[in-house]
Amino acid sequence: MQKGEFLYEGKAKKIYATDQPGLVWIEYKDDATAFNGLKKGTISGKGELNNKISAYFFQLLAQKGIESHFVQLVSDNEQIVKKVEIVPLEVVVRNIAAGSLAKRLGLEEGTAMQQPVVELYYKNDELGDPLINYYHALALGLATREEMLYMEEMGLKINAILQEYLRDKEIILVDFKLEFGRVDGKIILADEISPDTCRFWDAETREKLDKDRFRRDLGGVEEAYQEVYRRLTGN
Ligand code: U5P
Repeated sequence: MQKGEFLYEGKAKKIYATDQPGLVWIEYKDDATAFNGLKKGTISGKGELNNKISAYFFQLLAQKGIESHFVQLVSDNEQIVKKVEIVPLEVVVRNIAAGSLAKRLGLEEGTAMQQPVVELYYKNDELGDPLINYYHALALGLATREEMLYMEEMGLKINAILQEYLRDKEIILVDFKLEFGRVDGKIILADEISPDTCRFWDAETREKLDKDRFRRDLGGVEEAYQEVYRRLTGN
């Protein structure tokens, strides 16, 4: 497959066309941003690690019957994915209170939820991705009720699969963010699943193995991402 013209640059990835209709070429960058782009930096090796970790999770989910945009890895920091129309909603699933949920509800970080929490955020950089509900999403025409129900159901299913899988790797899945895309009249999982988009804690020490190390200046960011990759793959 050939890498085609440059199409779009996001905060963590660049997208190029390919010579195959319906497929795009994604390059994962080392650039890191947090707090809606207010904090910027680079994490050496991040592009490569997130590319491989995302591919690993998408392949795991495919084995469990969850369809995603992932097609194949093409280099250490690049993968081919199906071209989709991204639904402008972020679906967040949480098992343990952390980040914005801990703040919003006045919970101590680390408080276990009595059941998983699913939230929808409006993907809008200018607004800082606000938390919204079905009424807002329907009023703005962001997605249909059926699409939202489906994405939430997929979020919970993915949560159950990843939680069980990561438990064996001594990793607690605290929370994560998913994005979905429309293609051929259906909705499939898109974007990435990586330490940039999930909170992973070491099961024994509760040490953070994710982007919170960058957000909170804890150091050892690359090492944490590497540790997640090592536990998943043994490499
Ligand atoms: N998250 C993202 N991108 C965002 C906002 C949040 O991937 O733009 C992820 C975080 O990494 C965390 C979860 O795993 O969603 C909840 O984040 P927060 O709402 O607690 O900040």
